[in-house]
Amino acid sequence: MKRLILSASLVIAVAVSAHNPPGELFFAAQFPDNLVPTMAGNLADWDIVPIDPYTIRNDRLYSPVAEIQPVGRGEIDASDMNIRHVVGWNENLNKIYVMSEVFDNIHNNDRQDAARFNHDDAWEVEVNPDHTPTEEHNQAEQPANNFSYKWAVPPVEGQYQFYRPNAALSWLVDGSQWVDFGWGFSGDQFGESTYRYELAVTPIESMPRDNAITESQAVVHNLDEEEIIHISITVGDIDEPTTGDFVLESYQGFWTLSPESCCTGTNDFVMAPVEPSIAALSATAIEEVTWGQIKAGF
Ligand SMILES: [Ca+2]
Ligand SMILES: [Ca+2]
Ligand SMILES: [Ca+2]
Ligand SMILES: [Ca+2]
Ligand SMILES: [Zn+2]
Repeated sequence: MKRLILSASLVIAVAVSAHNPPGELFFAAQFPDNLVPTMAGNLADWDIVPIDPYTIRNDRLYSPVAEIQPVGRGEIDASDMNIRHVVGWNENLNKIYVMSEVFDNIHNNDRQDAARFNHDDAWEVEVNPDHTPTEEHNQAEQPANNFSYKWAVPPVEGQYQFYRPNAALSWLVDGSQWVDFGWGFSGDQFGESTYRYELAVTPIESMPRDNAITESQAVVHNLDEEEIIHISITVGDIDEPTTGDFVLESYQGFWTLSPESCCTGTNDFVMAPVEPSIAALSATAIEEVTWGQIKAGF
């Protein structure tokens, strides 16, 4: 009953702000402290999340660039790429978690310039915690408020992580308090395969657009249950070597949760309450730890 009331009030709020796609809500599953996923490229720790309403599949994805594939929403050829996304969050750690499982007929990873992640299969996560429309993201002379976390694996010459708009902050890196990334794959590493991506980020509300800033200048966004923030996820599908610098015609597919483009967070994600099924698992895990301690005491 609580959920129904929540949804009804949120739909009204979303209709007014009209973010993309308008009136459509996505849900970030709340992980209890003792069940937060580990960013190691193994997605089994996400299995506790109920499929509905959290799992996002091909039917929700857009191909917003007609020159790449002029197809409607959901019209992805699953033999070319097949995608599953899940988003989560944790209140105490103040983290957003994103996972994707991506089947691809060819995993291309042959960029000549290690910095050009968009010459290879890439995974891109957009986070806009202040929940503003695209026109208000990363405006000139204004602090940054939409943050891009982009990945292309395996690393080439050690490079696999890419950030926007500040691309070269020494402290905004994988393994810091701000970013934790993991990946893995099954199948043929550079052929038909299923890649797994996992990302945990501390949401940044704003920071100056300057690569010389320190991490104390980043304003952290404090996540709250039932609030809405913008998150979008894009998977760029490259199946052949890129020739020259012109990237558009190199893309086999460009699949986004937002109807707008790759590089802006526009989807309304609700920071959901803990699901009863997850709360029960959390309590069981705590009981097991307690009993183990009692038994160990004898
Ligand atoms: Ca994991
Ligand atoms: Ca493909
Ligand atoms: Ca390539
Ligand atoms: Ca590919
Ligand atoms: Zn919105």
